[in-house]
Amino acid sequence: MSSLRSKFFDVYEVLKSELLKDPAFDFTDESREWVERMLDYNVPGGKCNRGLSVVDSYKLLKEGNELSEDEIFLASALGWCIEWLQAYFLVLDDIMDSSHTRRGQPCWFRQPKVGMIAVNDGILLRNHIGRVLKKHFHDKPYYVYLLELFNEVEFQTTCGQMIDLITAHLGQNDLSKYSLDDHTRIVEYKTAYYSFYLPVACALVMLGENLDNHANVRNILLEMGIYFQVQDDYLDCFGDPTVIGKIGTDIEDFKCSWLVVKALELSNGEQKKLLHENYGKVEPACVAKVKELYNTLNLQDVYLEYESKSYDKLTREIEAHPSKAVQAVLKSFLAKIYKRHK
Ligand code: DMA
Ligand code: MG
Ligand code: MG
Ligand code: MG
Repeated sequence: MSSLRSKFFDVYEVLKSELLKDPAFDFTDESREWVERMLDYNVPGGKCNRGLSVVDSYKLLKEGNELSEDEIFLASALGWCIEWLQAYFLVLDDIMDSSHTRRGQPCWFRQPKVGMIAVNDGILLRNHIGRVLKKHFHDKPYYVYLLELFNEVEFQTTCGQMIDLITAHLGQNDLSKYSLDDHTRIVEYKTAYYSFYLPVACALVMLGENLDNHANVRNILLEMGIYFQVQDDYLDCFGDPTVIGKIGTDIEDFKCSWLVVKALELSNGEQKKLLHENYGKVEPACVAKVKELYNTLNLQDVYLEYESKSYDKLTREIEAHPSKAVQAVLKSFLAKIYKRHK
């Protein structure tokens, strides 16, 4: 596996150098340097779980058959397309969420001389995906299915981001309107499709599978993605910024976070009043009051219980799947995220 990992990172350098020589654009030294710096800053610095999962899933689905160098390259390239998609969403997400740090460094738009150029950089990152797919997959019989898959998942994620952002308006009007159903809908679309379904779907498409025949796998992955975003919401407040690489902003941003939904469920009248008065305010004293209430309500324990229940349920669903290879893929995803701190 470790050599697959190092090959995966080699592919980043290949794709980057191809993009920096793309004949469709007449690069100057200045523009080439900008793109290179922007890519190195935003694309490879994360855990790369999504990208590496394409290679891992492809290998597991081939059930022990050695992968050719060509297959490793192509699966890695698809993995990198997901990392590019993620970079695109994160660059824009950090602007919209007024975030400060990402992956242990200032958000790209906070860099001197970047600012709102980051909006166009985000769009450029998105465009790179199509460039990579065209260069390496144009002749494959499944090319059109890959394009459709990336388009569909991008659309779902963008709609998820939209409802994440507009639901904050609903909360500003009346915080008590936030429900667990709202939360589940937001996180399914904004996170689960691109983070969990897309890597496995890429591996399946590369294997010539028809995705319509894998609705069950998709549903399990979406459920895992929802669990993953609940963890993200929890870590936004209770995680260690030096470990997760970002400073939480959900309370300040009035987000329909899993924590505020649970807090509303468990609060008495007085506690609800405190939430109404302090949620969604940038003043540190208000944020501190909300966090104090989360502690009073023992949300850490509520979360631990949610976490172990979700794990058990997902394990049962995975074990009910008829294919051992598919089970192995799903279990490796679950193992990577269970009890994560980052
Ligand atoms: C992120 O949700 C979703 C996408 C599509 C980037 P978020 O704002 O909670 O993510 P983060 O906590 O990483 O900013
Ligand atoms: Mg964010
Ligand atoms: Mg966001
Ligand atoms: Mg978050």
